[in-house]
Amino acid sequence: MFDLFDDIAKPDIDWYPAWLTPERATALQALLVDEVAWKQDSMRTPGGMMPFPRLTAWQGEPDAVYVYSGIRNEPESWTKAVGELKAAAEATCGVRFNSVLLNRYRTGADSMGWHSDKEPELGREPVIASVSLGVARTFQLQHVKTRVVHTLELTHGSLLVMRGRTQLDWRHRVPKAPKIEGERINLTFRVITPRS
Ligand SMILES: O=C(O)CCC(=O)C(=O)O
Ligand SMILES: [Mn+2]
Repeated sequence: MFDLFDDIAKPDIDWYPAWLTPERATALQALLVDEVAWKQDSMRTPGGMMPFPRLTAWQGEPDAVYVYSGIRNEPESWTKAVGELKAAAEATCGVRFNSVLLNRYRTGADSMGWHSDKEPELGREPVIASVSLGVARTFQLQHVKTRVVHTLELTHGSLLVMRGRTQLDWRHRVPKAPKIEGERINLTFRVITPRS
């Protein structure tokens, strides 16, 4: 039968809702709060420097330097819990990651605006493995041309893999969620080719 919706684009993603057991996810979340060197970066805006609405950290191989939003991120070395998650993500995705961006959303007032992960060091069609810990987080993908939006709930211990044309055809965000008081942590494992 002719399906009107056949040609509506779908993002190239894999979704593993119960990737970690809840117990392991809770233990790893507590370790990450303690072991990661969380920092409060700022971004340049027309109104001056503004703090990011979240804490961040960047870990990876020594040469995995990543420039985004005008910030040059020198990697910290892998910490223990991050190293465990990296090995598990590599086993699931069949990809060797050399870096990870960590985001810590302290409450629902923290967020991340619409963007695509399109920096040159990621290459054209990157595989990005996104691990979620803590209170479920709304994650939206919007097609850049049709403006179609898909909304996912990224639950405690889940893995979302973005691949193929996802960063070219879609942007994504974590909107503010004023009712949420609990903390959420996100790790996006990446393969970076450093700028020369
Ligand atoms: O927290 C999330 O799920 C989004 C993270 C993200 O898009 C990023 O780190 O680039
Ligand atoms: Mn992103």
